Amino acid sequence: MSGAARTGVFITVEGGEGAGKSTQIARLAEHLRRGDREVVITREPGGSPRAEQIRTALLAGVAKDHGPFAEALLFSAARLDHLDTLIRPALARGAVVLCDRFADSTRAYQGAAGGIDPQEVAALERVVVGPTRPDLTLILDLPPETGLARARQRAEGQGPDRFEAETLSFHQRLREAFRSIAAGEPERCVLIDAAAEPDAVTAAVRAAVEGRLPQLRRGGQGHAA
Ligand code: T5A
Repeated sequence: MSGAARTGVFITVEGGEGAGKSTQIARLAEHLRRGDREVVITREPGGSPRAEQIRTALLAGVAKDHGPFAEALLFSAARLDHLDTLIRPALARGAVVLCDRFADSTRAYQGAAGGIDPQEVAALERVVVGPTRPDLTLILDLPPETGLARARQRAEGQGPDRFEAETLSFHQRLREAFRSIAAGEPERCVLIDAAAEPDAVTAAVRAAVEGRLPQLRRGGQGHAA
């Protein structure tokens, strides 16, 4: 499907481990659902049955020994199916799609932190994502120590997954990568202080959405309140 067929709004939320993406997506969806637009929550890797199968393998570390490029290919395979079966049809129906991680995670995790050449990551992104680029990307920024502590607390005795188990310096490179994506594409991205209290983060998220996407403002032309 070409970008021209799209009437929906595509918002992605990015950041390091335990940044609060799921929490904030649920709150934003609740707010937007007071309007008359369909709101779809989804995530990567995953979001469609076939992509969820790939997620299970990736987070279990099945592809780790094959290296970051092989992992990027698997994230991309999951993304292809997710785009074809869920994201593009939802955007064509006019829905607001809220996606927990997307292509910026490949740039940050497999590219900047994993060491793949940025031109190779960009080439993959061109082929896989094509015209279906986010209208807005919220990058939740916080020190990795804080995010990892939150993720550990929530895990309640379960061990870390494939990426949570990486070194602190890996997570510091990730943070820098996300900050540099935000700085490099200010028309698409908004950097949000995610170390703040949840309500303060929610207020910043809402201000960013309403500032960048006036069609989603309360009372905005038949759209979400
Ligand atoms: N990945 C993904 C790649 O390497 N390449 C890719 O291309 C893609 C798409 C996905 C993994 O895959 C990697 C990145 C990831 O490592 P995942 O389980 O989906 O794995 O991991 P995350 O996306 O990191 O999800 P998390 O659930 O760990 O983090 P969230 O969603 O950012 O955080 P959330 O909302 O669940 O909150 C975590 C905890 O903190 C609390 C919450 O209540 C919860 O307990 N919390 C706060 N506490 C204090 N203050 C706040 N402001 C808080 N906000 C939330």
